[in-house]
Amino acid sequence: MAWIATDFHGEMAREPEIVLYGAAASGSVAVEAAVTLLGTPFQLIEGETWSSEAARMRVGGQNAMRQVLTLVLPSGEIVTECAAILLWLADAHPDANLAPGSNDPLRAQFLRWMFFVSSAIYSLHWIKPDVSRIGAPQSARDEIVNSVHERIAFCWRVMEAQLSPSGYLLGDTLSVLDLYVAVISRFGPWRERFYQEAPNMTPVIKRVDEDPRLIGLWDRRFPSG
Ligand SMILES: N[C@@H](CCC(=O)N[C@@H](CS)C(=O)NCC(=O)O)C(=O)O
Repeated sequence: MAWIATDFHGEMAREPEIVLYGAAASGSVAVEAAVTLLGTPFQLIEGETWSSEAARMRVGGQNAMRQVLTLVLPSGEIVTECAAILLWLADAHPDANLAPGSNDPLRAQFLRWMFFVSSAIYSLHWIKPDVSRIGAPQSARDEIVNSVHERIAFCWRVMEAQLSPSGYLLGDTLSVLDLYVAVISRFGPWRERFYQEAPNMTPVIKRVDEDPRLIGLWDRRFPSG
């Protein structure tokens, strides 16, 4: 995909505050959702890293992992890792209430599940575009991708068994954890499997999908659902 530089309304950004290297149907959409809720302007540099060497090279100038998402602050400082960026944004805007604060009794579980989604689930997707990354032959690709998806389904079951969602995953208030799960659950093994494995989390995630502030973003950035 050719890259474009736009703000989140799809127009050329004049004086971007922050630059986000991202892609439709990628983890960057969780951060795009957070900055949409915060009303923070940003410039998006689009590039599908998992299918395009050009996109990997472009982001590689900022992030040696050659992955989206990658944030460049106006100072030039680079921030990577979806969970870290979501946490940092939430903590930088406490009035928006997008994360339990450091003294909130929910903070420990919030951090626990943010890191769980990052390390136990999201990181596994790195294997899929090229299974030789873990030393496997291309002939084993389908089997490996299937195993990765089974492991992710197991992880959703673990999370499901230990959370008691009410309006949102951690109670009555939407947090960046809800945004993160709403995005990562769209990746393989995809939403239908997530709904099977996580029936209590499902209504929360559907609520996030239907949030009127975010519906346009989800439609634009996950055009295939
Ligand atoms: N640890 C990173 C993972 C980022 C990641 O896996 N990005 C994917 C897209 S969703 C990517 O750029 N993959 C391309 C590749 O690994 O070659 C994070 O949490 O932000």
